Order: sequence, then C-alpha cells, then structure tokens
Amino acid sequence: MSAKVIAILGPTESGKTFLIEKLLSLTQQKIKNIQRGPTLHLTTYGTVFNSQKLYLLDTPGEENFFGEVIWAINVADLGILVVDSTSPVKYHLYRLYQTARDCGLPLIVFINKIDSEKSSWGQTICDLQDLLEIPHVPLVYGFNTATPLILVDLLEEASFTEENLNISYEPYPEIHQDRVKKLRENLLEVSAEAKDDFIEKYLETGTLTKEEILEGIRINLEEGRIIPIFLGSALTGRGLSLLLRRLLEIFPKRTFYTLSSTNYGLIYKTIYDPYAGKLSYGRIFSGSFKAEGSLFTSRGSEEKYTQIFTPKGDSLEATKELKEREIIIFSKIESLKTGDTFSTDLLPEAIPTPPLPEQMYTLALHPISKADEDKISSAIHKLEEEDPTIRFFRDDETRELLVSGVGKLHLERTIEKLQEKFGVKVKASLPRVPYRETIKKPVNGVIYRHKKQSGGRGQFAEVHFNVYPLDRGKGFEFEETLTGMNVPRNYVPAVEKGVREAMEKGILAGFPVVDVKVQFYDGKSHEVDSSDLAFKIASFHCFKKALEQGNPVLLEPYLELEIYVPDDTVGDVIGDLNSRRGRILGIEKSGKQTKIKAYAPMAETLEYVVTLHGITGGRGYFRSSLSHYEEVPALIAEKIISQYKNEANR
Ligand SMILES: Nc1nc2c(ncn2[C@@H]2O[C@H](COP(=O)(O)OP(=O)(O)O)[C@@H](O)[C@H]2O)c(=O)[nH]1
Ligand SMILES: [Mg+2]
Repeated sequence: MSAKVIAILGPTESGKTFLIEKLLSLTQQKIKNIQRGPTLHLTTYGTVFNSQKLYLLDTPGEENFFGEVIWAINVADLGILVVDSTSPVKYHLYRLYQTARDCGLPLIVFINKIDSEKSSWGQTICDLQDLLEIPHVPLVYGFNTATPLILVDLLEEASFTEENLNISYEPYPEIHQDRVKKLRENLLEVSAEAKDDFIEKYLETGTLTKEEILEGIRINLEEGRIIPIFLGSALTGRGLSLLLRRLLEIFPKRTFYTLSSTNYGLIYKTIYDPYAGKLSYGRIFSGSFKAEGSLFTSRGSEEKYTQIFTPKGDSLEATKELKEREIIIFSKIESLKTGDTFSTDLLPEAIPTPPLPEQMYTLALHPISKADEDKISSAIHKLEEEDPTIRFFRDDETRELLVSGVGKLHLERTIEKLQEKFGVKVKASLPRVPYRETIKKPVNGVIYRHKKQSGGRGQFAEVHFNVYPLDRGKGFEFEETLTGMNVPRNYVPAVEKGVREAMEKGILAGFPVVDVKVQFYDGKSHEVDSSDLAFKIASFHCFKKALEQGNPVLLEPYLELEIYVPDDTVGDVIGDLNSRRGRILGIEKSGKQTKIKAYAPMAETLEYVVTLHGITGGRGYFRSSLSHYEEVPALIAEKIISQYKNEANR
C-alpha cells in the first residue's frame, strides 16, 4: 500500500494544528514540539497508521502565506478543509476550494469545534453549501439533544462513541429517524451515481452494501464531484477515530503529472534548519531513491548525496530507501530549489510548477550596521529559497535594495525572519519612487564656454547646442552636425560623455534626465589649451543651461494594473482608483470576478494592496508592471521638489 499525503487546509485559528496533533497521537506517533501559534510555513509531519505511511502537511491560514498552501495542494493526495463552526464561514475557504479544484486535489471538509458552546455547525454546513459549488455529503451527523452531543455514523446508521481507535456503536434515538433516513438516502444516491452498475442495483433493490457506498464516495471524490463532510472536535478528539477510519476507506488515488523517466519527484519545500542546514522536501511521484547516489534536476544540475530522510512525527528519520509516493528529504544539496523536478537520471523534462500568488507589496531595506550589510546577501539568498513568493532586487535608478512580497504582513514576517534566523537587522521604508526629469520646450543656440587660465597650461572649450524634447520613452539622442574646423572631431566623444554625465542628475530635484535630443552643431577650440576634459566640462554645463531654459518638468512612473475583484466591489474599487489619479482602461468579467485594467501613478499605489484588501474584504488581488512615464502635475511636483531640497540641505 502506498504512502499517503494529506494537506490540512483552512483559515487561521480553525484548528488545523490541533487536528494534526490529535491525529498523530491517535496513531501513536510521538512528537517533540508541535509548531504553535500561527503557522507561517508549510510543515510536514509523518506517522504510520494500519501499516501505511501517512504524511500530514500543516499549512498557514493567512492570505499572505498562500504560496505555501499552493505547494501543499500540488503534492498532496487529499486536502482536509478545516472549518471552525464557532465563527462565520470565511471567504478564504472559497479561495482554498478554488485552488484545490484547479489543481485537481480532492477535498473533504472537517467541521471543527463541535464541542464548543458557541458551535453552530448546522449553520456552518448551510453556509458552506452556499460558498462551495459542489454537493456536500455528510458521512457523520450530530444531534444536540444530549450532552455531549450525539454523533451518528450515516454509513452504519448508528450513533457512536470512540475510545482511542476503537469505535462502539449503539442505536441512535428514534426521534431523529426522519433526519437520519434522509441523509442516508442522500448518501446512497450520491454513491450510486458513481458507477453504472451501482445505479442499476440501487434502482432495483433500493440499497447498496457498505463497501459499495464507500467505493462510490471514493470515485466521486477522486473525480471532484462531491465534498464529504465530517464533524468533530480537534480539542477533545471527538469524531477523529471515525474520520481516520473513513478517510482511508475513501482515500482517493490522485494522478500526478507523469514524465518518461523512472525515478522522479517534486521538491515542494526548502528549509534552512539551524542545526541540520539546508533541507529539501520532495514527494516521490515515481520509482524509488536509495540513500546514496547522484541527483539530477530539471534545471540541469547534478549533485551527489549520501543520506536521505523521511518525516517522522515532527522530526526526520534517516532511511535506506524511499519509494513511490513517499516524502523524501535531502540535506545540504546546494543546487536543489523548491519547484525542482528531481531524478536519479538525467532529466529532459520537468513537472510544471504552479503559479504562485502575485507580489503586491514592496519595501526598501536599509541594513543598520556594516555587519548587517555584509551578511545580508547570503541571508537574502536563503530566504528566497525558503519562500519562493519573495523577491529581493536592487533598483538601479534609486540604488535601493527592495523586497517584494504578497502583502504587508508577509514582508513584516520576512524582515523578522531576517533578524531572528539570520541575524541581519534592517530598517524598512516604502521604496523611493524613481522620478525622472525632462524638458518641454526646444532650446536653440545654447552656448557655453569653459575657460581657465591658472599658470601653466590653461583649459579652453566652447560648445553650441540645440536641445529638443523627445517623445516619452525615447530616452536620449546625441547628434553631431559640425561643419567647418572650429572643433576637431576627436573631441566629439568627450562632448557626448559630458552630456551623459549631466543627465544623471536633473536640475529640479536631481533625478535622471530622459527623453531629450542634443544636437552639437558648433563650438570653439584652442590649439594648446583644448582637451577632452575641457570639452567634457563645457558640454556638461551647456546641457544644464539648456535644461534651465527648456521648461523642465518632473516625470513619474505609471503602473499598469490588472485588478481582480468581486463583482459587488467594482464601484468602490474604481472610485478609489480615480482618487489616486488612476485611469481605467477596461472592465471585463473574469469567472466569478471582475477584472479592471487601469493605469495609476506608482507614487499613489505603494500601499495599494492594503486598500484593496480593505475594500474587498481580502478577496481582491492585482498584478502590476511598470508601464510608462508621465508628467507630474505641477502642484504635486512642487511638493516633491521642495522635499528633495530639504533632504539635500540636511
Ligand atoms: N473549543 C474548541 N477549540 C478548538 C478546537 N480546535 C482548536 N481549537 C482552538 O482554536 C485555536 C486555534 O487552533 P489551531 O490548531 O492553532 O488553529 P490553526 O491556526 O488552524 O492551526 C486554539 O486556541 C485551540 O484551542 C476544538 O475542536 N474545539
Ligand atoms: Mg496552525
């Protein structure tokens, strides 16, 4: 029997970690210390039940860490959606459901916290039915007519109690007969639909055997046609033995992407452990791996390894061989990355990796001390490996070190991790906006003479420029149209160099100058005193002089945004975009959502993700890319310029 991987999914505080803890203890698996508090990254636990390996993936419930959830969804056989019955159903469940469905991961629902006075699990089931699109089929149902409440196993048509793994049955109170019969009928009908001969039998005899019902559920689950529902409490353990037993009886066989190679799998998590170093977690999709060999990846790397591990409880166990469907952990393999397909042989192809959440928030990082500065690049590299939804890069224009992530919380945690795990302290700020400068008016006949006479050899150069504004995005053009012999042509490169240097800092607020054309049409030189340097200096100043006369303006970057929001929030989202000087380019329907395309100034969208989440209740997201530059409106430009001057004076 092959190993099974179950992804435990659900919003924060729904009881995922408690559920895992209870399932591990039910299967007699000892653990040292389970990760309490909000889970920020995917954690793998291993146990054995009925001589089968069972791996449980604990996932974060917060939107900001959805990337981790996506990896779990991509390597698991089954997902358990944990739903808190003491609070209203959260939209996040829909996102989980949608992602699981898109990836072909079968789901069951575990309605948790039925022990609590505040539990309204009946309402929770109804609300779920509205939220998730496919039929819900309870396998367990409860009645509040006694305390603790009565749980009925609909397959056995009897109420049950549990002691460790033992389940004892007794008849349920007759008053609940109508309800139980109805739910049981539903179970039969759904199971019958799985197979033609089940339908025939059901229509003829009106019933199916327990085995047939379970088989029917399994087929439906595998094909994503139903969501079986269980009830219980991860706190008291109620309902969990039954959950575990049924789970294995209806366990779907998920088919994964197949390659022509024999031994291969996918790396779904990378962790830098303070003691063990780099650990790469993979799921074997085909074949087996021995404790020693060469590991090839789809990116063309090859590296030797001498040990393999598998999760046991909350730690690792060294093993000799791991087989198909098991989870394998490699240690200290430099070249392995999350998302890599790995194999014992050369790999001509790769398992496609899932699209990760959009990066919607960016901060600039400023290392506090020189020591922090020195350590940061190796730390960054490790952080990126642990979390592929984060990206560090340097902005060439502003020279800032930037980090992009899914949201504010994501980056806050990343900065904490940078300090706690890698000992690098940084201060964070919103990134500087890479403004630019240009001119609006052509300037003809600008003349600058550079002349210096200070003993010995002097300096002399004179240049005559015409300077023209160019269309947005055209950058820079330099044209030499000298006639006659006033300036020897060997000085032309120095003249162009002088202009380029002058363009690095504009005269308004020191931003780079763009979209101008300089025509160098005349000048003067001196046989002895002229030099490259003199011409460079002259052209530097000549260009600055031209800027002053050319009606200089500030340009600001605009982003093109693709914003996905629930239909009922479109009006608010557009209203907000207008208040940010945004321009709507188009609105179209995209599945259950609306896609809004817009331009907006970067300066107005630095914290857009926060606003968008506010307006849409966490449901909206966007993609953005740098689009073009536009002139900054005069009033705003004044503010930016005076701010720059203040900074320069400090
Ligand atoms: N009453 C009750 N509380 C529970 C149950 N399961 C979890 N909790 C509580 O819910 C909180 C969150 O549990 P946890 O497993 O950390 O949630 P996670 O964020 O989904 O991993 C904890 O304070 C638990 O005490 C349950 O079955 N009944
Ligand atoms: Mg947790």
